[in-house]
Amino acid sequence: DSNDITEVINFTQSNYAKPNANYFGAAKGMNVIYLHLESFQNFLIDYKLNGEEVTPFLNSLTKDENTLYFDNFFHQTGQGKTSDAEFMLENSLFGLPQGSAFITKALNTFQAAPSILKDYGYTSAVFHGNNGSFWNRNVIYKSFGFDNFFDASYYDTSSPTDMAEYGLLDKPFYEQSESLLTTLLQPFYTKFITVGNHYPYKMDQDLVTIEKATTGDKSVDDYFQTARYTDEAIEKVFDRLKELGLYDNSMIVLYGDHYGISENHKKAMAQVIGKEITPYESANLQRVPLFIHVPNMKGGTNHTYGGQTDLLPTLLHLLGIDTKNFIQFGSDLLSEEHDEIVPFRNGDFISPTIDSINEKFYDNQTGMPLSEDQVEAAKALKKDVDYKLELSDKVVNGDLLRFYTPKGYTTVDPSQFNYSKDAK
Ligand code: GP9
Ligand code: MN
Repeated sequence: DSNDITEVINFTQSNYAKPNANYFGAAKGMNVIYLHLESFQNFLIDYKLNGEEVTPFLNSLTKDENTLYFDNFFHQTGQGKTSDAEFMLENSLFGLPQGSAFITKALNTFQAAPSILKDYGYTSAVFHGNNGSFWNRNVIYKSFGFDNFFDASYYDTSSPTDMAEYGLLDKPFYEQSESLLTTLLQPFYTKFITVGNHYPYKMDQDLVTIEKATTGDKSVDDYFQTARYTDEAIEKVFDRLKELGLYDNSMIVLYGDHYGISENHKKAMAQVIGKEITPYESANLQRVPLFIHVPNMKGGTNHTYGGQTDLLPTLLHLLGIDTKNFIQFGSDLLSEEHDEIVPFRNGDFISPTIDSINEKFYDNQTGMPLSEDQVEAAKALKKDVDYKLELSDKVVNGDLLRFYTPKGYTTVDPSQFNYSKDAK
């Protein structure tokens, strides 16, 4: 009820990290293009399979002068998988401990990215070559305030060689998205969700350009071929954005949504990374890439620890929009005040110093169990993480944003949106 919202506001105000003057507004007024890296774990970056780079384009992006590459960025998803990643990215709220908030909380009141940016003149759209009802997207996107949702009904999905299990393969998907993207008024806020690199990573062998790995575990071995395909598709997108004249006035953000290889493949993964997959290693394998390209922004590899709930405040500050009055559970990765404790959905956490994994504490640098004298500090951090997750769940389960409208924010009327093609 409305008393709870007071507790939430107090917490998020204390959790707020003020903008970094060197980056605040670096992308002001620019288009935003989110490129979704499906099931893409960060260990693939700079990985060589039989001496060959798996993802040469993304590897080059880690060295691009106007790209920030975060190598300590973690997914924080639960059972909602992709939908949890989207939920966190659009709201800076955690997904739920069970199930998918996209399915069970779609009619909540949200103050999501597209609705915040609408107050700044942005048009918004999601592009995804799967049925719009998957993960209940075509319902919850209206609560988020997306103007457009271009689902499979907008694409030619008639050629079987263009299709993956969950929809259009990345290359035809991006090619066909172009004529839809160029219809949007600028500045636009857009997200492109791909499915090529999705479990079990089977790929038409006429389309592959790299050999499988040879661990003997099928999905692990095939993973490198679909990851390479993802990389090639992304490179083409960058080339086309340059040709379309959109590269120089757009912020491009690439993010991994969740792990690709689950804990059921420890033996094969040990061969892949050359280490035994202990609970500590497994938690550290939950890194997903985060790249933020902004024309003329000073790039580089940023070692800040963070997670998907931190992306919205980071993005808004780069756009020159202060987040102080929003209810957000993450904080700006670029702020000197950013909190580097990264909560996972199951209550574990990772940080530059202390990790808590399956109720055991570890030294993050060495992977060794914590010494007795550090355990007290670790317990305090664990309490903070549990409280942050508990409050986020209160907001989502209690639909608490009904009771708080940030100053200057225009609330969403979901009934105003119609995503069907014949409505255009
Ligand atoms: C489904 C696609 C894959 O539309 O986003 O979802 P996932 O299985 O990764 O949650
Ligand atoms: Mn996914």
